[in-house]
Amino acid sequence: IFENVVGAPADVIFALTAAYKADTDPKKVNLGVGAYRTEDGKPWVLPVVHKADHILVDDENLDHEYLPILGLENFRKASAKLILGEDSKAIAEGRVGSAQCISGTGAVYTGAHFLSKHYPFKGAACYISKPTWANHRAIFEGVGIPVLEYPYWDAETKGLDLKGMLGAMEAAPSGSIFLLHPCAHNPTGVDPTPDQWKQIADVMEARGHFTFFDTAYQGFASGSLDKDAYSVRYFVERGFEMFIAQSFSKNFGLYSERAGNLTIVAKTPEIKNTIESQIAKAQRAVISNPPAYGSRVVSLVLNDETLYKEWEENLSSMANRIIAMRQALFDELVALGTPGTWNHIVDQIGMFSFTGLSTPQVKVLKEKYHCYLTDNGRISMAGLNTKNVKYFAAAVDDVVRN
Ligand code: PLP
Ligand code: TYF
Repeated sequence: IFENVVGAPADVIFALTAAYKADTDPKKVNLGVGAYRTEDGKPWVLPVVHKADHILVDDENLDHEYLPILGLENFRKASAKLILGEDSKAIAEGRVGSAQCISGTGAVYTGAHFLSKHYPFKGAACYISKPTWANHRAIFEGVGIPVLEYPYWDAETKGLDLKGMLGAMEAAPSGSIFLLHPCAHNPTGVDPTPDQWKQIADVMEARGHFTFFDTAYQGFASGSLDKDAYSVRYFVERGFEMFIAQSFSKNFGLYSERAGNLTIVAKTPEIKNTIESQIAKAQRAVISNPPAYGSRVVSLVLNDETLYKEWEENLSSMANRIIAMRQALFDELVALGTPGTWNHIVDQIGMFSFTGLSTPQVKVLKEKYHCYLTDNGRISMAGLNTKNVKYFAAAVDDVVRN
């Protein structure tokens, strides 16, 4: 029956992890997947998550019954409050809804799927940044929404192409969907400044576009949960309706537990209820109801003052180690006199740096130096540590000179 099915290509980033694992060279460096690593290059169970694990295991009131279709209530509420802020007016007005989803990916999918069925501007495209996380295109195209790109990365300045971005927003048909990264843009590590966010909001408002935020790195960009939520809160303050996909993979280190939330900021409580009811109907047909474990961990921490403080400390330690590695890589390249400018490595924020290295240079890094990074020159900063940063810098120096 299936003789004529054409095979699909592997996910580039997961394939990179597999290639790294298969490499037997002791000098190998994994700068591919965006997953936090310790100074020893190991995955990290956040101490606060470890604590929550034990509390959950010992809780005799917990069972393995189904969660409600839209997920764990305390998790959903706390997630919305985390991104919108303690004193969010939209929450107080009762027009913020939510659905627990299969992590950030599931939250983007759930929002995209809803839009594919109920967005009133028929045929509207979703505009994604050039470049962006590869799954954005796959998810929106998968639900039948056309995908177009807006300029984002300026290769010349190794910064934001604000003019190009605003120009695309101006030119897009009124009522287009724009997918925006609130902080720690993947893959470039380049975020708009507050003044640039204002200019973006001005155009989004004037053109009547719909804002779809995807946040997977709250707390990772600056180390401050509030600062990293700036853009979202600013848009809400200005009265935008929006969807916000939230992932707890990175900031809780809960990658495999698939803890995520779709926060919905609607015009009125009634509209919020209607949207939630449609999402519940759709969710039932895809996953029936979401998994409990990750959301229980997150909910426990977000709803307990002491654990929350400890989480903030754990987050800062991850953010600060990444920032220290940016500095270390920059210092090494400067010390080597590597041709080119490297300030962007310290200027960019979050989990990734877009180095500006070309695909042929990446190939040499992989084949000659056993350093694994994506073909677009993105490196996951957490893969660097004080033991391998010198080696990686020397490898970069060699590929840039030759
Ligand atoms: N959105 C962006 C921009 C990401 O980089 C990621 C990956 O971490 C995600 C969403 C979703 O990840 P997950 O499904 O693991 O929560
Ligand atoms: O960009 C990254 O490395 C992370 C992890 O299909 C990821 O966002 C990568 C690919 C993918 C899912 C998650």
